Amino acid sequence: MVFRSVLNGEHGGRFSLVTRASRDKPEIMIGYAAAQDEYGRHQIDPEGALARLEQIAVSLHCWQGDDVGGFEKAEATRAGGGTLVTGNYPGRARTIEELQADLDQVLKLVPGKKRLNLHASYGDFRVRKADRDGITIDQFQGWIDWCKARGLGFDFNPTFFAHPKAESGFTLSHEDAGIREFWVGHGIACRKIAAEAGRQLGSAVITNFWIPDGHKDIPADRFSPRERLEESLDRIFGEVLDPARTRDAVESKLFGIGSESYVVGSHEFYLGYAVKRQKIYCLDMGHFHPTESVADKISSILLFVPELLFHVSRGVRWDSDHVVLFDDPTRAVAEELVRGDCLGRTHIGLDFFDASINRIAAWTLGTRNVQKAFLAALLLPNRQLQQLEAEGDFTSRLALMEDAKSLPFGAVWAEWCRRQDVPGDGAWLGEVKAYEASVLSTRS
Ligand code: RNT
Ligand code: ZN
Repeated sequence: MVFRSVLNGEHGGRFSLVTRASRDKPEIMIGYAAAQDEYGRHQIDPEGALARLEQIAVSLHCWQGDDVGGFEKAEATRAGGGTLVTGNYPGRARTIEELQADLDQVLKLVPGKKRLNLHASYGDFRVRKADRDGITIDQFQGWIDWCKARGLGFDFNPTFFAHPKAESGFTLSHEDAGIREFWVGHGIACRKIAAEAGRQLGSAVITNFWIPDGHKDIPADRFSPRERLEESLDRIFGEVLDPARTRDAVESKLFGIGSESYVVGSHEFYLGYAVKRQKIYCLDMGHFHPTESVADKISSILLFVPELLFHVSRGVRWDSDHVVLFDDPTRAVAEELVRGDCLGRTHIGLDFFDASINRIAAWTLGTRNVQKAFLAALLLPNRQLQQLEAEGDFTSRLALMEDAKSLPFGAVWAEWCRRQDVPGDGAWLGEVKAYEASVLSTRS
C-alpha cells in the first residue's frame, strides 16, 4: 500500500522535499513513509525531529586529523603533554592544506550543521612565526576564510601543552610568575583571535580552556596551584568581550597521564569557577570516573552556569578518547539535553582521536554517531514518558522506554542522510576507502 503510493508520489503530500537524488533512492523513501506511520502511532513526529536535528551544530575537532600535532613546527609532530595518541595508521595530515582537504572529505560524509573547532597550535605560522603569547589573527585568517567559504562556525582552544614552557607539567598554575605570565598572555591572545573570528563570521566562537597542570604523585600542597589558577584565569578573562563574538568555557579533568594524583583544574575547581564567573562549563565525557553518568550532571550544572560545552568522547578504562559510538552513554547525554530542553544553552564539540584506524573514517563515524544519538533522542516519546512519571506510573514509563527502543529509527536516519545528500550507513565507508587510495596512501 504505502510502497505503491510512495512510488507514485501520492503519500499525503509528505514528499514535498522530493528532489532528483531522492527519486534515485525510492527504497529509503518507502522505509521512511512506513517509519512515519509507525512513529505517528506513538504520537511522535519524525519531521519535527528532523527539523530540530538540523538546528544542532556539531563542532568538528581539527585534532583528529593529525594526532593533535598542530603546525607550529615545520616537522610534523604529535602532541604530548597531557594528550596521548596511539596508533600509526598511514595518511596523517602533515600540512594545513592536507588537514583542510581531509576535513572537506569529512564534511561531505557528515549531514547537518557543522562548525570547526581549532586549537591555537594549528595556526598558519608560515604567515608569521610567533610564540604562543604572540599569536594574532594573522595566523588564523586563513582558517576563518576557509570556514566562511563553507558556511561553518568556528570554535577555538588555547594550547597549553606541547611547549617548552609546559614541560614541567604546569602552566597557568605554575609556581614561577614568569611562566604564568607567558600562559596568561597566550590566553589573552586567544580570546582576541576568537572575538575577531566571531565578528567576521557573525557567530559566537566558543573558546575552551583546558590545561594539563597536575602532579604525578601525591602533592603536599593542593591549595596553592588552585589559588594561582584562579588568579591566572581572572587575568585572562579580565577584559569583557562581546558575548555575541566569543564566550569562554573551562574544561575539568579527573586525572591525566603524568597527573594521576592531582589535577589542578578538577571538576570541583572549574564548577566553582564557572558558577562564580558565569563561564561555560565544559563536560568532556572521558574526564570522569568510568562509572559516573555525565548525563546526570547536566541538570545540576545548568541550574548554576549559563551554558554547557560538551566534548563528546569515549573513554575505555581511562580518558582514552576512542571514537564515539552510538552507545548508551552518548545516547543518555542526548536524551537528557533533549528532555531538559537544554539545546539552546549547550554547545556540542567532539574530542576523540584515534590513529590506529583511518582518521577520516574515525572522524566521520564519531560525528555521525553523535548526530544519531540526537536523532534517536528526538524520536523518543519524551512527553508521554514525562507524563507517565508525573502520574507516578513508573511501570508504564519503563515499559514505554524499552518498547521505544525498537521503533524504526534507522529509516529516519537514512532519510535524513538522503535529504542532506550524504551517503547513508553502509555507503560512506566506500568513499573513505576511495579517498584513502587516491590521497592518504600518497602521504609518507
Ligand atoms: C584533554 C582535554 C582536551 C584535549 C584537546 C586536544 O584531556 O580533553 O580537551 O583533548 O584540547
Ligand atoms: Zn576535552
